[in-house]
Amino acid sequence: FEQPKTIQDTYRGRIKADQKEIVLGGLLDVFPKIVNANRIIIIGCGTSWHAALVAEYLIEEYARIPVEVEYASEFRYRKPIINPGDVVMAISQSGETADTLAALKMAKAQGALILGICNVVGSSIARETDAGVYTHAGTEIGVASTKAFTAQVTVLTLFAFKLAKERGKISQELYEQLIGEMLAIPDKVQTILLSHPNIKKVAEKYKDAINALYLGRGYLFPVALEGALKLKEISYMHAEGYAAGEMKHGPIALVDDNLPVVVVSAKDSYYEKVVSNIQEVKARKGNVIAVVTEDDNGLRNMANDLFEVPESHPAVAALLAVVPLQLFAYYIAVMRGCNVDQPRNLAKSVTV
Ligand code: F1P
Repeated sequence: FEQPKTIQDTYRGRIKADQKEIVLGGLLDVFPKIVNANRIIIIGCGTSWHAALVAEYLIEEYARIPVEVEYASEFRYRKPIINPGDVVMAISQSGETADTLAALKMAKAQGALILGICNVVGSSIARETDAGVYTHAGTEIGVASTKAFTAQVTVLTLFAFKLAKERGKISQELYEQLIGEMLAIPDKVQTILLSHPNIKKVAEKYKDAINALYLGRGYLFPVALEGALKLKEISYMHAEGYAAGEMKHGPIALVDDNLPVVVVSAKDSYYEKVVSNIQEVKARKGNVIAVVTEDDNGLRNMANDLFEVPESHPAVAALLAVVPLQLFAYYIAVMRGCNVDQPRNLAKSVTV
């Protein structure tokens, strides 16, 4: 529920001069190097890895620099090829995650420029980086990241827009439009939060399910992964996030009238494809819970249950679509008697 303020705190001071410029102070000295990077490799674990995936889609679409996203826990061991023209960016809420720290040290030793997106000032990862940007998410009491995720995506979105502008890949007009879209996010998140009684009602309906499937495409694919992770982490319900187009390559075998299928959609270029994926689910009697925008009257009519989110530009849609999924996981966990703040077996920072 703090997310409207967290997002505002994260972009405050970074969107300047009548909202026409993004200034990332912590990256000023190294920005020319980033603009000319051959490749950006983004590493993280858990929720931070999902934020990295959003960044991959944004940077490649708008700034046109090749991006690779890797689990830090794989990257650190698999002997990856890193060249001096590469930029390696570590994302971590705590700034203490052992795998992320080790991966970053390894990349540093191979001559890459090392950037960090951390929440904790002076943390181990922040200290190892050449430059970085802090998310101003404050302290997260819950082990499972919520506002840390939206703060990370906020920073990464500003980074992608700025990079796109500096590389001459987007016009001033589009740049200003995208900045305006970001500035509108806190109020829109507030609108979603006000719909919490509806989300609670839907949670009541599905709280005893055994499995859940989350589907999305484009910027909303990482949101599907994150929605599934939140449900797993705090309610212990088995959930899988999938790219909607992958459903027919396996998970469709799971669909029956006991399976809740959460589809995360917006009226973007993927919309018609998502509708056809959901037709497949309905044909197999799956229960569809759809995250929909106001102008959506296709999925709206097909879904069993709806989470409404305000319309936005696709480039910022992840910041909205994730919020009802966090709340959905929260209510299900509470109804199942789980300790939402301190799930079993999980630690806030995984330092070993
Ligand atoms: C990574 C992470 C979190 C998750 C849990 C365990 O932490 O996987 O995303 O919610 O707290 O650790 P971090 O590197 O972002 O601090």
